[in-house]
Amino acid sequence: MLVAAAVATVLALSGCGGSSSASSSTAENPYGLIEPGTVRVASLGDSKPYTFTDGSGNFTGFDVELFKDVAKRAGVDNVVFTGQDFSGLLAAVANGQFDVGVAAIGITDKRKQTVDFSNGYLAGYLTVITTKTSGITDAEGLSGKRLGVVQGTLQEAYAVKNFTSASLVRFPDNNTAVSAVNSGSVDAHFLDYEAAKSYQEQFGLVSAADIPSFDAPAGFAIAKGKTELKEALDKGLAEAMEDGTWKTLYQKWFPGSPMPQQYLPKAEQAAATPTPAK
Ligand code: SNW
Repeated sequence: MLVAAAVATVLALSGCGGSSSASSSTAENPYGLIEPGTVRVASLGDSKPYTFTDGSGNFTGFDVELFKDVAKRAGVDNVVFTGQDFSGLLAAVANGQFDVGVAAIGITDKRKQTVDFSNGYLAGYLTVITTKTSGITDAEGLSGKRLGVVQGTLQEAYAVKNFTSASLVRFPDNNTAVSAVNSGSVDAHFLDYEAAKSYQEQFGLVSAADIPSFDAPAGFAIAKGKTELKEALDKGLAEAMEDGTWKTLYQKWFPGSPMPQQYLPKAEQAAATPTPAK
């Protein structure tokens, strides 16, 4: 026992202790990952088609595939996703439980007080869904109604500010909120456009309002001060946009949706911009 302890001490002091993360040098762990060579991602299991788990429990979706592609470009092939409640996601990244947060997380000044973000990679709408028989057909129709929001989302903040005559009901996740719509315990749920579309198809629900959220494009959340990781992700993202990978994934996961021009290869953006009249 004593000998083993003495040997361990010598190894630790001489820096030959092997793989403990405390002894990882910048060279072997340039991005400051929790475990060198692996990026641990906090995500959501029920935000289809952004991030969700398939029948075998594997994470997939637009954000998942895009992030894996970007991580690979940064030299990290091993990406491990874990489902979290949205409300705890940014704190879990900030306090070092995860390396990155990936879940259609809109970049806002408020959130930047907690974490840093990569550059943006998605800009879309926030959508109210309801049943065919609720009678709610626009935002005004929410007056006096029970509206679901997931805690900590931009939808919650928007509803608090703008849907002041609705009764907000806070849920931990989308599945629980949509179940409440289906059972009639709330009248509508407010979530991201593509997830709304997916639940509409699954349960025969309808959209009552789309609110633009272009000022808060989604980004990858990173703990503050991880400059090397942020730079590598930004570089990988720019490459994925320029070589058409972003566009391919967008068309795969969001077929028929309006395509934001700013993430397309530069040549295609230029082609899409009308020539100004002289
Ligand atoms: O702000 C939008 C963005 O423009 C894009 O449409 C993707 O979704 C958003 O980032 C908003 N997402 C919500 C949020 O950031 C909800 C995230 C979630 O439910 N996973 O709070």
